[in-house]
Amino acid sequence: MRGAFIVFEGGDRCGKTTQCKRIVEYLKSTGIACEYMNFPDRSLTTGKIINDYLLKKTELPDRAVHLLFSANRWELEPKIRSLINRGTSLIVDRYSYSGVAFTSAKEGMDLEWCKLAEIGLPRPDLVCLFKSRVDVVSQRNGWGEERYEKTDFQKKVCENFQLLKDPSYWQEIDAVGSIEEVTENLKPLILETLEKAKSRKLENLW
Ligand code: NYM
Repeated sequence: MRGAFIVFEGGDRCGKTTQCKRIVEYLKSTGIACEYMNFPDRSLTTGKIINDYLLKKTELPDRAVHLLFSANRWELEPKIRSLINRGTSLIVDRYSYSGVAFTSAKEGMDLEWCKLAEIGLPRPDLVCLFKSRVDVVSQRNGWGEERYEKTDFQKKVCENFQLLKDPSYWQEIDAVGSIEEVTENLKPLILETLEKAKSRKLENLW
């Protein structure tokens, strides 16, 4: 029986990394085989270039950096498929939806063009979209250090997530409660997805 492929998405600093890790810990504590994965994976070949770009150490054309983010996912595509097929569930911090939502928030970038490089990647069983208020997250420590951490840009990113939302496998998560409350609300949804995934084929994007 295959594992489930679950993705957490949202704007910057909305708390999804904390929740991903807490869910992985919880699942492991109940004996469920699962792994945490995050994109961009800055340890990979493409990830190092992406890291320098995000830290504003280098400049790159928008389309080139978009394709690097996508290549970063393709670097891990064989691993994703093999883990899932062997029965390990993946809890993934950002995926193709961030790729499209962030690049298409840039001036002159078309959402449909942004989707092209993602065609054929495995489609998650569930996307948890974290709702957050930009005026709240922009107060968090370190805001503005990385590229994209600007209020207007983040608002555009959130609008783009709404355009990508597919109610057949997306759920919006209210991320304003305490860390513990958000985790408790997520648990039943995650367990239900793990169960359903067992008898469903892994689909591809889009
Ligand atoms: N980001 C992330 C993109 O622009 N495209 C992508 O494909 C992905 C996966 O990178 N601001 C952006 C979103 C974030 C930044 O992500 C780094 P994180 O989760 O803060 O490390």
